[in-house]
Amino acid sequence: MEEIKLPKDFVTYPEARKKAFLSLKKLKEEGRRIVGVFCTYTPWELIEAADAVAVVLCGIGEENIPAAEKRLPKNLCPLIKASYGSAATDRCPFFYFSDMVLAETTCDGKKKMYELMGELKHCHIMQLPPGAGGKGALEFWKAEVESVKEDLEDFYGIKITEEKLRAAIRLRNRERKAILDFYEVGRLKPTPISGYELNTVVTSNDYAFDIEEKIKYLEQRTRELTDLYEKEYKGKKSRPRILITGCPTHGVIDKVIRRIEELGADVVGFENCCGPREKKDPIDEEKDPITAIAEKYLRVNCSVMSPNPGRFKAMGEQIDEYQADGVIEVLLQACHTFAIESDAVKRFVTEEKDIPYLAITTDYSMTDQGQIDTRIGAFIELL
Ligand code: BJ8
Repeated sequence: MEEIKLPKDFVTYPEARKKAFLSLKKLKEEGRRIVGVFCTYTPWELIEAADAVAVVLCGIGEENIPAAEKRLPKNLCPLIKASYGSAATDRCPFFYFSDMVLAETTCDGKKKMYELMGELKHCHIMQLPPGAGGKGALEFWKAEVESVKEDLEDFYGIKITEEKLRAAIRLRNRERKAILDFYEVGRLKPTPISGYELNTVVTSNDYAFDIEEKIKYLEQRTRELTDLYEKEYKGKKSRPRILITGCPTHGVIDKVIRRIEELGADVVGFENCCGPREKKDPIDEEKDPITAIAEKYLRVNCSVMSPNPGRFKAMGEQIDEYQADGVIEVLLQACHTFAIESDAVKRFVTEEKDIPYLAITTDYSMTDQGQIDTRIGAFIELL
């Protein structure tokens, strides 16, 4: 096993979440509004404009899955079961501290799970159109964005002004830029940053509730890494470079991302919801805010959309920009939309981009670690 490069003060994802429990508790005691969220389609700007804090509720461990399986089928995506299980057992302080939940009808599993979650807490479910390009899709989605605004106003007894919305859009666009610049350190060859750090820092940042602080940290770390590249990495030989695609990887970060690097390759980029694709697409600051928010989030390239051509364009750009030697697609068990789309992804990667592709289907248990290591090891040999 090779050692992966991490900064001395590196904080793992579970440790970052643990720290965040305490800061969220403090915010709650100070009377701050807290809204639980799950997905990249969530219009965070509305939450920000309601002077509320958004907290990610996606489950990452297997410990709460047996409780979830009392009401949900066993053959369901682990992310959905872990999210419901930790809420239903009251073991998730993020859910506990949330005043309400803002969620979307993305995949079938999630949208039906939210019906059960709604028995525990007020859940506002945004109806997502099945395809971004469908006739009337934007008008429909814009009305859904309007309804979130109205619900937040009614729930908290507040008024979300245009001025607040515009300020939230500007702030979140600055945050997007800081995250994107940080991610793009992975484009340097050889990369001075571990993909394990990239994935950990960006997902952990969902739990850093002071956005200005978060931007400051990301800008500073990006500068440090760029300097490090100039001093220590430039001109040296690169290890094989991997682009990750597929389902979100925050629940399998140690099991897959870390292992790829320990087995001899660098994870340089993420074409998934833990990656920069949404960050490359800021919200138009000139337009009417509700229209601009609706347009932006409808452009998210998730496999729940049919058809989903934007994902292939983004993937092609990332393969080139990050100089990827191979693509590994992470599929969470029973995620039908990504699993079905993986056939087209494989053809795109191997035929159009002419580089190797590997699909890994897994869940949150550790039982398949040996098998995953063997497959990753053999894949890296090919590169
Ligand atoms: S925009 S990727 S965060 S939906 S992995 S729960 S799709 S069965 S997480 Fe996702 Fe939003 Fe899309 Fe991103 Fe369902 Fe698949 Fe599970 Fe998934």
